[in-house]
Amino acid sequence: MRTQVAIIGAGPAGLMLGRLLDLAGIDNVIIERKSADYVLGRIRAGVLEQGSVDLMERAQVAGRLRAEGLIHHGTDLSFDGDRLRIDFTGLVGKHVTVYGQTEVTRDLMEARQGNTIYEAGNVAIHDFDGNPAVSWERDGVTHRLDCDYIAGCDGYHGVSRASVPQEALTTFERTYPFGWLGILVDKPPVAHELIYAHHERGFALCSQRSNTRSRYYVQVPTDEKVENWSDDRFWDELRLRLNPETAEALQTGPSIEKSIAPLRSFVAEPLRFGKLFLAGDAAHIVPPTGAKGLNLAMSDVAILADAMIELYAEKSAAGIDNYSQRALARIWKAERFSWWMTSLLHTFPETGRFGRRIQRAEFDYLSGSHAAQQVLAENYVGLPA
Ligand code: FAS
Ligand code: PHB
Repeated sequence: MRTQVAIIGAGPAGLMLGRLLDLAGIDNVIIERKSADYVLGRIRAGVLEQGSVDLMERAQVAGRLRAEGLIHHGTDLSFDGDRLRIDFTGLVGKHVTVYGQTEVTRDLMEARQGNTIYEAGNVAIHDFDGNPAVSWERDGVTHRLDCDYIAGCDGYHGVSRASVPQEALTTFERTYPFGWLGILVDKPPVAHELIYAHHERGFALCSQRSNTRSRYYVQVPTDEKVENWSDDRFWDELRLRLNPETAEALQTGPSIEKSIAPLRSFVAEPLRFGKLFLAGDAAHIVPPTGAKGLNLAMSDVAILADAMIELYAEKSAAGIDNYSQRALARIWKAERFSWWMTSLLHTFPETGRFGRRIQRAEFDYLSGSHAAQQVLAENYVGLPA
């Protein structure tokens, strides 16, 4: 078998890249190790920057997004019960859209024209400096796909970055001493916008997927186990971290999903190795506090797709030669914002009383400074690509 671009991973990055290449008439094959149902079953991001919404429109998959996406003109921060609304539209003239990653993935899967190989075992990358190829096993048969280029869209634990010789890669990492315990529930959201809450017991987030489905998170220690958390224990803890009127308004019910995600900041440099390109979580990870993970994957793919279209249509390698530098410039700004939001809103016992006072001073400064609120707003809604 042969194709022009082999894409590893059928998450949002791989599926969006495949869709943009399909529309440009560039032959591509996606190789995914899990089943489509498994990929759709992962509950992850919930907030889209306008750039990601625009990309869904460009990909001609935005019909449901337009109908079901919830426009949010701001968000609430809560610090030990004090509330501050960040008015995105008033501060920077832009908004975000609440639309789950699961729905983004479903829309892209349904529109997929190219070949997608699901449940591909032992995926391996070959000769990405010369004549690249991808191999995999399925139903007891080993398959090989020769290609011009490989796009590694296979996430943090994927094979793409792992296939790069260590000496060719520089990584930057910060792990956090906590994770997020998340719950999905078919109950109306507690508020019409998101609430990011700092409390001495830990961070909490009130988010949503629709007017009838909500998503909540509480900060938990890294060694916490989801089986230690009954729904009742989760709701009790969440109420303790919210201000009284919000806690009172909370509508609880049986969880339809409950999981713990570790938090880390991570970047791999560069993002190109010969004919192999890294995009999305294969290249970087952000703590979800800034709602950047999915959106960064989308902006990587927009840059990479344009570079590949330029290469095949205009025989110009300028775009692919510049991909890594251009994507990393935006990635690092999102890493900074995600780290800053995480540092402001979570409890870090190791920083002691001084650390908590600095967090309180940061919140008080934000509360009193239009300029500081504009900085938060322009980062949250998404910096220009
Ligand atoms: P993905 O990880 O989504 O997709 C990679 C795909 O590659 C997967 O389908 C995987 O099965 C496949 N794959 C892996 N190894 C392979 C191999 N060897 N061969 C073939 N295929 C392989 N972001 C937010 O903005 N907000 C959030 O609340 C949020 N919560 C998250 C919770 C968790 C538990 C995780 C892990 C991430 C979360 N993120 C969140 C970030 C998340 O949304 C990612 O940014 C987003 O999924 C990135 O998309 P991809 O780069 O496509 O990677
Ligand atoms: C979510 O709804 O899953 C969500 C929203 C905002 C975040 C993180 C997660 O910052």
